Amino acid sequence: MTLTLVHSPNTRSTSFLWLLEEIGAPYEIQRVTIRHAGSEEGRDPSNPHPHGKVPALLHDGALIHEQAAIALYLTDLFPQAGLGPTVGNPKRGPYLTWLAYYAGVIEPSFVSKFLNITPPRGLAGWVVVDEVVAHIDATLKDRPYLLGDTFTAADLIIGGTFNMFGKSPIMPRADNIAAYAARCVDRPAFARAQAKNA
Ligand SMILES: N[C@@H](CCC(=O)N[C@@H](CS)C(=O)NCC(=O)O)C(=O)O
Repeated sequence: MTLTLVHSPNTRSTSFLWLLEEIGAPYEIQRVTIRHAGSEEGRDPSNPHPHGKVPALLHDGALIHEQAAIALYLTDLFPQAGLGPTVGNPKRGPYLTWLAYYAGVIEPSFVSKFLNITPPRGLAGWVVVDEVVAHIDATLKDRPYLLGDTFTAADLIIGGTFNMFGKSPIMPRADNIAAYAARCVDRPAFARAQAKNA
């Protein structure tokens, strides 16, 4: 079995170095260049992602892209890593919900706020950052991780995002999120991923 992560430093693919380090299975890294805001550079022809983005994962020739899909794919492929409840576990539904919520609500809400776009009330598929943060903050009131006592790939993605953007001026005040983000990244696999991030 060959697993290859298509990666560019200090991007969303860095979280997937972290996930692969958590899992502990052998993997390869294909480093690519990506387009950056305001620059004229084109797509890297070696990148198999249909939009030239990262992350992408190649598994024995199959291409998987989109962060939520890659997280689910890897945690299902390596259930022994204990990073995502499998089918039949009562926490499977909440797990899928948090992954889909990340892709469909958290990211669009953060990006639209960053771009200074207010989604028309009731029309967008997501809600404003204040509502997103209030929901996550309330979830974490009585538990260390989104699903309870156990760290999952949903925490890796969501906690990792707050670790990066938690201090941004667009972030509303929250009681539980800073400690949560610090807890998520305080793991040896996170440190190993940073060392490979170049
Ligand atoms: N929807 C994608 C977003 C991936 C994405 O936008 N990645 C950025 C890096 S953080 C990228 O590759 N940007 C280059 C480009 O858009 O061409 C996912 O969830 O994987």
